[in-house]
Amino acid sequence: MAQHCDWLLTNLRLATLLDNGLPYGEIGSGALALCDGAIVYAGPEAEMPSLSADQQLDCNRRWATPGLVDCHTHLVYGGDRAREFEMRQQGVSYEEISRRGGGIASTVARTREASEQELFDSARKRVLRLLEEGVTTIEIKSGYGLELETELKMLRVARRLGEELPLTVRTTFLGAHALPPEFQESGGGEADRDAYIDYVCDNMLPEVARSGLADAVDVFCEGIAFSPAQCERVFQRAGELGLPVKGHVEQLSDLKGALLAARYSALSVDHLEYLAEDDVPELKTSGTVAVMLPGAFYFLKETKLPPVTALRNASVAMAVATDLNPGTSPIASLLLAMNQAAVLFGLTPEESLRGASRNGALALGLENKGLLKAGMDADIALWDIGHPAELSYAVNINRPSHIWQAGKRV
Ligand code: DI6
Ligand code: FE
Repeated sequence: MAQHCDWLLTNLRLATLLDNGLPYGEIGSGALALCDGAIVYAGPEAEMPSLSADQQLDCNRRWATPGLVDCHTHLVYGGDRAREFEMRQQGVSYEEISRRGGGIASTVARTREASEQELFDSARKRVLRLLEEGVTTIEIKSGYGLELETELKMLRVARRLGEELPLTVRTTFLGAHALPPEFQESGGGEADRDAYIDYVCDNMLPEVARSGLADAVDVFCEGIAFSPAQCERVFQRAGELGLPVKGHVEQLSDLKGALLAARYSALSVDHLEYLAEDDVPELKTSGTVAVMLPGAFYFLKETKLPPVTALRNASVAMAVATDLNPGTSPIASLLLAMNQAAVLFGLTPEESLRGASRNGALALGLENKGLLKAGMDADIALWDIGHPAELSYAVNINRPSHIWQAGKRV
């Protein structure tokens, strides 16, 4: 008897992103069958086994891609930083803005005072913008609480977004994001930073792990944040607690955070503008994904480019994400990030699409997402386009015509 499915999608062009010798892993006359949240067939329509389905759709030669994956966001936060942007544009320096209580500290204050419902409502709007673009999986970081209760509040909001909206949410604990005001007794120097890292490792991480609210642990390894030695302590503690790690590294300077993260088998290293070419092979060896965040590069008007050619030549998996956050990347568009990755960083449109799907999934440790292949999760977007390069080429022109998440029509 023919296998019974939930959905049968025919008359498609598939960008499978599999290595079938064709760009985008194209299958020109394809079909998809979805059953119980998984893809059970993805291939040439002519070779499809006999299947019956509750619902069938003639897709009229539309292109199907995997549902998009935004593997790096900070989209749960209180307030916004638009007034600071206005000040900046009027010539007030970043330091002066900080002294007036702006910058990351202002987002921490707004996030601490926001109720859980307020945080949920504001984050939900941002998530909906991503959903409209065919994003079916996002990562959300904490890191605007910098004390246990608010960090847990952010993580609960992130989990609830995944429960109430049609998308998969992966959560990341980013306690080591910035030095909170409570830990600035000796002017915010190394001793203060060490003391805060003690608090992260001894107090916050064990509670976060116990809560089950975090799927991974992140750090900001940078002169304005935490040193490699401090980040290493966080990685060690995370490892003891069974949590995978990732890192914001080499965004503004080369502190060798990527090498450190690779030694701890990090899922991903993110930003990487200052990554040295010599350090690229270590990422290949550790299987760490290199996450490009061109939105922050754009918003900060940076000029130093990540070593994309070296990453490509070493076959390091490159992902593309929005870094959606109020300070350095107030950009709720993964399609725009794909365009920026192409225009600003030199990725090919195919690399951009793979970066915002398969490699984004790998950066989150999600082996079952990001390819159109039997056995993968049934996260799919259909597009009225002539060619998948259009997704990275055009800004605010393309939206998917149909989306399935976990096998259900969105
Ligand atoms: N890198 C960044 O650029 C942001 N966080 C990080 O780790 C800054 C976040 C903010 O300014 O709110
Ligand atoms: Fe970030």
